[in-house]
Amino acid sequence: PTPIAEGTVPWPGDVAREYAERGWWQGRSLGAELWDAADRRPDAVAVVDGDLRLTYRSLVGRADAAASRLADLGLVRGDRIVVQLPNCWQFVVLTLACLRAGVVPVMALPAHRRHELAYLAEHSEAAAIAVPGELRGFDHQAMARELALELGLRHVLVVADEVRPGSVDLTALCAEPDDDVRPRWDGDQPGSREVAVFLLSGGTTGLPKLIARTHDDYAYNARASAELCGLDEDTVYLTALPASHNFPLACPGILGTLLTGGRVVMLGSPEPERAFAVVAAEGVTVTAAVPAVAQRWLAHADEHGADQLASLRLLQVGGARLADEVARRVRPVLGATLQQVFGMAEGLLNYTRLDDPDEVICSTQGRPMSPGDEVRIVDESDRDLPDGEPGALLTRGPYTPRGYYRAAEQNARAFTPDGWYRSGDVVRRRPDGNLVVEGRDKDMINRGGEKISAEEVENLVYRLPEVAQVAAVAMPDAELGERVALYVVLRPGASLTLDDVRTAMAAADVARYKWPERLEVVDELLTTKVGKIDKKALREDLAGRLG
Ligand code: J2J
Repeated sequence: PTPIAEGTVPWPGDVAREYAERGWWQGRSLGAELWDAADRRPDAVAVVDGDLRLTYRSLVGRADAAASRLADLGLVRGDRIVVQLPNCWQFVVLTLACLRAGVVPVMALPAHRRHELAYLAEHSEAAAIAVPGELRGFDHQAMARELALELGLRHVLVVADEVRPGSVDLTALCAEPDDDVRPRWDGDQPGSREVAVFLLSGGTTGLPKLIARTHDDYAYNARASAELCGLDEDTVYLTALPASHNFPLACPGILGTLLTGGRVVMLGSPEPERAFAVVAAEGVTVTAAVPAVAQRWLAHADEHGADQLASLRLLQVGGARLADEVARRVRPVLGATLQQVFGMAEGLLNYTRLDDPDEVICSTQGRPMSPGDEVRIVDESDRDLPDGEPGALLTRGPYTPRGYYRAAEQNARAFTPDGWYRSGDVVRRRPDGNLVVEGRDKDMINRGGEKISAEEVENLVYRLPEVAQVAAVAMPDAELGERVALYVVLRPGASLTLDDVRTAMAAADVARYKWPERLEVVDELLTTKVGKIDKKALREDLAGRLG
């Protein structure tokens, strides 16, 4: 496989030096920082998953043993593993083992299917894949085995009661050290400028992009987030969103909590009934949600009360725009402080601060986390706009890499020549420095925080022989914010239903959240003056049709 460094875009040398001098980059691997934190309180509980409780001693002991066992499988520093696991303790142990040994996890989502995973495995030249056995009625183990055969992945690691012959039992790989393994990982350790994890971009292009986050920058991301959110040894963080997403992973999430000596509780789903019970049982103090989940929690509390949430101090909400009216209900109904988070896997994190006035917390998406974050708000010609005027957000900073992994062509569009990332979000800066997200100029559909590239959906629909022209647009939705709607022009004599489209998506093994949920067959697609499909006009047309 190609060494990772070849596909990454590092920060310029003088900039990197400044980030190090200012102490944002500490020149140590995430593993080294995490193991220090663990050594400070070995007997404290670090991870809870159902009845299982792992102390810090046990957690890093298992992660060290897992690093050795990965090495025994031939997986070493620089190798990549596609990680598709639900929220479970094995996810934490495997991730720590990877960070320790410099094996790089590619953070896939449980909802992904062959279509996504094959691409991720190929693009990252992965050596292995980690999956659950079965999840929500889907046989991940079988899918992974097929992928492995097809793509030449060397290992399939599985969390399941029944691990089939030929696969590796990931639960056993994450077990306490035994006589066969060295008690502490003494193999190769990654350098701080090396890649720690691959995150997935929200996606505006046909194929998802990989974001190579380095140890230096991702450790800072987690450490500074933890400080801003006031985490400490008494923090109990509930991981209810998919753990492989940047928000619950490191903002401050799992990594920020473990760096601080707090406790992480892994939960498979954010459904309020179960989540409320777990908050009460474990004394959860902090958690992260997308707006759709926050709304479900509010509705549940309206009906059943929020007594179970008595320990909850902080509810972070981000991933999609939270309506001001919903924001205002959080403290009175749930009894927790709200923190709005406007973040991105590409880097920049904006947070409202815990001691901000209610007005700021409820009507803005916060301000950059770091004094090293640079933010510009510009017009179509990249000219800076005065505060108060909405424009496109550009950013650079100590935890925002300068390009996607192996994506020279996209990088030319998504980054300016001097390294600013074009987030595609349209924002306004208030005089107090807080940002308000007004919309976006990127062709993405945000379905309850799950990002869908319109282009990717369109490419899939173009495979249908019935289709002459297609446009995927965001359909407003009370529950999820947006869903995918299609406008289609058919070939002469052809017919097509929404069911046909969804069947084709299923046949192509595409993750379900990307499947279109409405179909408009039209004679022609509205276009702009220069002949491009006019998505804005289509969205307005759709709003009209929806009444
Ligand atoms: C409006 N849009 C938002 C918000 C993200 C923390 C929180 C979220 C993400 C995330 C993340 C938004 N209001 N509060 O990584 O660490 C939209 C923007 C943004 C895109 C990034 C984190 N919070 N968004 O959502 O990489 O359009 O990261 O550019 O998945 O989500 O998506 P993603």
